[in-house]
Amino acid sequence: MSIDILQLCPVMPALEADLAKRYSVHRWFEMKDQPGFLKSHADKIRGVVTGGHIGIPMELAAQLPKLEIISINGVGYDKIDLNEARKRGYRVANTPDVLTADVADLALGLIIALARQLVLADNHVRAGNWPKGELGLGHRVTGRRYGIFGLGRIGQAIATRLQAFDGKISYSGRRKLDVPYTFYPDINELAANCDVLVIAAAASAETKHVVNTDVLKALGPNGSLINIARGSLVDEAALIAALQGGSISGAGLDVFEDEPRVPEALIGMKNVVVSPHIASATHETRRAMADLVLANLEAQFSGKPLPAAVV
Ligand code: 8YV
Repeated sequence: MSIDILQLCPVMPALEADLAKRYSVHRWFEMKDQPGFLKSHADKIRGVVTGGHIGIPMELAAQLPKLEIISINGVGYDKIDLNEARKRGYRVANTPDVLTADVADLALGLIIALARQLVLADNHVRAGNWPKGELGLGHRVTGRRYGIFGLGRIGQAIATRLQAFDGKISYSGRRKLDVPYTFYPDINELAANCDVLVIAAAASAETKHVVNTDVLKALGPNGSLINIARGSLVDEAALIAALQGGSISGAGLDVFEDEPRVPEALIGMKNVVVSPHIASATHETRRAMADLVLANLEAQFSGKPLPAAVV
């Protein structure tokens, strides 16, 4: 008898196909009558597939009495109440490691795009403004001071890449690590001592709005902010005010506080580069993430240890 899975958001077509081969998949995000579905199917669902940016509300999980596993197609589990999941005996699994390189690559992409004005330059050429008009000069990427907030797997991969650019690297995080970079216990100090502040820490109650008005002031008028972690780490209203008032010079953002909503104010700024949460969005990485999503589900349903268990 096939196992019923509830899918909370779209995933790459190849994963959709693989899930459909193995399970009876119910696509929650496309259902016209979700309450009706819960009445007829809630007690059949044994697994949930969801995205890191979505997780699952515990009120929905509570309506699935047979739920065993929440398999996240992503590394972040900030949208899942882990204490509650533990209490209720759900397993939670994610897709770490396989996406580290891509997320770090995108951080470098945003750093370079912002400093070298790649988006403006592209628009400039496409608009037929070359050789008319002035693009203005960008800033150097090589040899600048980079401050990384959160030196976990992704933060370290960003640091490794920045070393190739002769970056002067410092970091801040829960503790000092055995790495050749300067440690600042406080993000304000980190911001005051770098040109580019890169946010790479996990979202939690502790890190919510860790980038606030004071941190942005410490970053200063020549400093810029890069965020490839989660929107919740940055006080977006404070960021907009800092950009408008010139207290920082620019921002490169892949994540936002209320995705997919991106504030109009940010969209209107030339010194801001935005992308729609695409840090792990490559064919290769999404395939590897899909394999882990499938492996986590399969292990659960065959009573084996999960390859990537969070809980
Ligand atoms: C994904 C992510 O875009 O891994 C994460 O935590 O945010 C991203 O890799 C997202 O989870 C897609 O489902």
